[in-house]
Amino acid sequence: MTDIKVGVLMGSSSDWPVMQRAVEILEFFDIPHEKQVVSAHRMPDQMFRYAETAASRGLSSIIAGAGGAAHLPGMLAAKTTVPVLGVPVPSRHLSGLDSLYSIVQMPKGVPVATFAIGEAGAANAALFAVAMLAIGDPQLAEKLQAFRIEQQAKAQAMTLPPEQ
Ligand code: RP5
Repeated sequence: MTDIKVGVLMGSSSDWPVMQRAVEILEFFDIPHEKQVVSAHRMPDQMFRYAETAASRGLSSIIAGAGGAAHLPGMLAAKTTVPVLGVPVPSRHLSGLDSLYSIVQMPKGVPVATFAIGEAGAANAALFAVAMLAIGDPQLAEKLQAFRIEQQAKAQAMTLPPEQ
């Protein structure tokens, strides 16, 4: 067992600008995590090893981002019952709709929780991972609630330009 609670995986270093939003959230909430490039297509054996050892290493969830033929989240989920949170990364030619369809269309029996395309999805996947950890951690739950309250205050303070 390690003390790592959340794994943040991505299919390529080109996914990092999006996936770093997930890592930022985990850092904010002080969640022990790791980040790694694990490509479903370019390094399948390593991907399977990661999935196969996730539960015994004590991971609570895996956030997996991929673009295009985005098989990483689904194939991880095929090899572990640790919850997989999928983030569709915007692709060069189809803007990430292809990634979204790849990740969201899992067959019955092998779930992947699929989030929005891009940075919002990455951040929300991490917030979801935090929320799952907060179920058994009242202090973390309080911090998550404070985050929501702060977000509400920011929205309430938003102003628009005056009428011309
Ligand atoms: C996917 O292919 C990765 O997740 C990435 O989004 C996409 C393109 O990868 P690169 O060609 O930029 O390495 O596996």
